[in-house]
Amino acid sequence: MNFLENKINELKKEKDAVILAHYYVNDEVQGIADYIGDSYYLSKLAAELPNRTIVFCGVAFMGESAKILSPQKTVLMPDAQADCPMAHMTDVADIFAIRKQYDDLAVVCYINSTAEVKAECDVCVTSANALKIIRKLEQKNIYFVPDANLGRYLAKSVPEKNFIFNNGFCPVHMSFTTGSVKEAKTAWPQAKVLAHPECTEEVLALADYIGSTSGIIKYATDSETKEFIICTEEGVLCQLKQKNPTKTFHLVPQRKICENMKKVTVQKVADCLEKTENQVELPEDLRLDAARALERMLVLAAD
Ligand code: CIZ
Ligand code: SF4
Repeated sequence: MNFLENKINELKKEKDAVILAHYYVNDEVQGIADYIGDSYYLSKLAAELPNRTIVFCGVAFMGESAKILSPQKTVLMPDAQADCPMAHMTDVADIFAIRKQYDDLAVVCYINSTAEVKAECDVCVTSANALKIIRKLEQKNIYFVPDANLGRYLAKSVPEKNFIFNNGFCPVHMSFTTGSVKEAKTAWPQAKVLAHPECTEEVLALADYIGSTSGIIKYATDSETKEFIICTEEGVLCQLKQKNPTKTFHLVPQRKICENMKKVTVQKVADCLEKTENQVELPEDLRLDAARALERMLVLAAD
């Protein structure tokens, strides 16, 4: 263990802290984390863990969700600028406008959204639990914000609902092209293509499996296949390789990196813990309103 890791361990004890890391952060940061996972798993953990302090190695909406669910805890972000651009591609005005047009409507927000948007939604979802939750909603019309690609994928899988889409997108997943995936398939014809539903419809049409990061890891781990082409942010390779040392994982030709997730470093984890800085704070009325959508997600996703 090096000096910085020792220091982090001391600070963790002193501040009763736990380190949560998303699959998309740097391998070194995943290496010092107590728990690694997707936003559904990590938001559940943030609410359940007994620690007083949570260091959230991820982007703003993740730390915000942890704080919304656990207001009594101190939630620290190693990099205060790490944010998800998609989370800002919709706002409450969009929601008010659609609510006026439909009676029998559920507004469903992807967890990649701001607290203000969550506060106006009926339920929050992640890519790991969206299908399960939307199938349980009684409303016929579903306004899905902000990701249009994930929305279209869900709409295809739940044809009994009428979806209204927003026009948000993830710049990282949007940059996968059919050309680059076909190139990868030509280079590795035995490999199965595993793609995240934030990719375009055309890219998803080339996939053997479509799922969240945790879904992709589970599929690759359980599969008899030994070789895969991965269409999501490449941070997921760290856990894929650790869990499957005898399998091969390829990336499409151009590298796909979420620069916001990569802003988190081990040094910044140590710094935010030492100074108790970059604390997530929310006005209490906003927190209470946003908590409803997140708590409903945890209930509907549970069984
Ligand atoms: O839900 C998450 O953690 C994200 C952002 C991606 C995924 O599919 O896990
Ligand atoms: Fe946002 Fe895309 Fe980065 Fe995920 S990979 S945090 S959706 S920009």
